Amino acid sequence: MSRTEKLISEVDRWSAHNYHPLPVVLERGEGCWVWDVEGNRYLDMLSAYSAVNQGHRHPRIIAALNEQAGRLTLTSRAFHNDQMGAFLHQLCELVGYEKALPMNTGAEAVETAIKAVRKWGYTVKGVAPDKAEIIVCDNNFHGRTTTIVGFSSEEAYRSGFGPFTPGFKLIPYGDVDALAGAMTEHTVGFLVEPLQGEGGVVVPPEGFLKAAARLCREHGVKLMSDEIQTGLGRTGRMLCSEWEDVRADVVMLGKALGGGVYPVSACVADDEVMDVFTPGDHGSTFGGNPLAAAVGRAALDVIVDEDLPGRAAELGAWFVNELQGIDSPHVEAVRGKGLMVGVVIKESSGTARPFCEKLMERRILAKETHRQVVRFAPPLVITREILEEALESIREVLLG
Ligand code: IF1
Repeated sequence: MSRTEKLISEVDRWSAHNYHPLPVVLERGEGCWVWDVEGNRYLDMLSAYSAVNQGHRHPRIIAALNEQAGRLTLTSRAFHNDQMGAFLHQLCELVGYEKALPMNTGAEAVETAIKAVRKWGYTVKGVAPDKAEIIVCDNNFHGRTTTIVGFSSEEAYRSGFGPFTPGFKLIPYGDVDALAGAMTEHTVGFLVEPLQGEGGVVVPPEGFLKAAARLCREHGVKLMSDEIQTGLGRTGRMLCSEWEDVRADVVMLGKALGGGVYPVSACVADDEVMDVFTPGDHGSTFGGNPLAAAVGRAALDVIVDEDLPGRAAELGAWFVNELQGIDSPHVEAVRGKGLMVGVVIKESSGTARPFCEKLMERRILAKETHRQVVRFAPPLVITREILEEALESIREVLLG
C-alpha cells in the first residue's frame, strides 16, 4: 500500500465522509505549487476556494504569524489586544467603510450580517418584531450553518437538516424585476454574491448589481454583498462590486483575509448598521484575536503591495481569452471575471469530474462545481509563464 493509499484509508476510517476529495494527499505548499506525499508537484488551480490568493505560505504572512505567535495568540474579547484595532482600521480604510466586526469563518461573517441587518430593520427602519425579511438568490452559496442552508436553493445542502430559519425569500439570480416584486414593508436586506462561485461561476447580467443597489436605496433595504470568495482581488478588483461601481451597505469578507494561514473573516458596514450592536449581543471566542489580526494585516499588505487585484484583472482577461480560443467539443462556455473562471462542460460530454481527474494526472489541481463546471482559481501571485504552461495541459484535456 502506497503512502497515499495509507493516508487516504486513515481519513476514510476516522473522518466523517462529508467530502469526496481527489485521491491526492498534499504535504507541502509554496506559492502556486503544492507537493503530494509521493513527491509530485502540482499547480494549485483552486487556492482553497480563493482562500490562498496570496499563494501558499507567503513569506510576509508566515513571518507575521510566527512573530505574533511568539508574543500573544488568544485573549478573547473580554480584554483588548494590541493588534485588532490596527487590523480593523486598515481593513475599513482599504474597502471604504466606517466599522468592521471581526469573526473567523465566512459563514460567521454572513450570520453577523444577517443579525446586523435584522436588528437595523427593527430598531432603525421600524419593521414589526420578528417580521424582517431578507431576499436571497437561487443558486446562492453563503455557508453551511442551518440558517444559511435553510435559504439555499440546492436540495443537497438542505436535505436532512431542517427545520430552517424563516424570513428569507428566494428570487432568480440577476432578475431585477423579481427583486422589486419580492420587496415588502418587512424587507430589510438583499443578500447576494456579486458573482456566484459555487453556483458555477455565474456572472450576473451587466447592470444587475447597479439596478439592485438602486432598488435597495428606493425601498430602504440594505444591499448585503457576500465578497467572501469574490473579494480581496479575486475578480480583478479589491471588491467585485467595483466592476459595477456599486458600494454595498454591508460587505462580508473571509477566506484570503486570513492569507491562507488562519481563519479570518469580517463584516464591514457604516455606523448606521454597525451601531445596532451593543456590548454582549454578538461575538465569538476567537473573533478578532491578536494572531488573526496580525495575519490579517499582513494578508492585506500583500494584496495591496503586490497589486493582486491588478494581476488578476490582467492575467484573468488573457486566461479567459485563451480558454475561449480552445475549440473543444466538450466545452459549452467559458465564464468568469479576473482569476475566478469556470469552464462549463456539455452534458453530452458527461460531468466535470473526469476532466478534473485528467488534469490531476497532468499535475494540475482543479475542482468541479455543480457537476458541469471546472473551476479555475489559481493563487493571484501566479505568473503568465506558469499559466501558459498550464494551458498546454488544459488544452490537451479539453481536446481529448
Ligand atoms: C465548503 C463551496 C466555494 C463562499 C461564499 C460564504 C462562504 C463560502 C461566497 C462560507 C465558502 C467554501 C466552503 C467550502 C467549499 C467552498 C465553496 F463550494 F462550498 F461553495 F468556495 F464555492 N460565502 N465557500 O464561497 O465561508 O464558512 O466556509 O469560511 O463548505 O465545502 P466559510
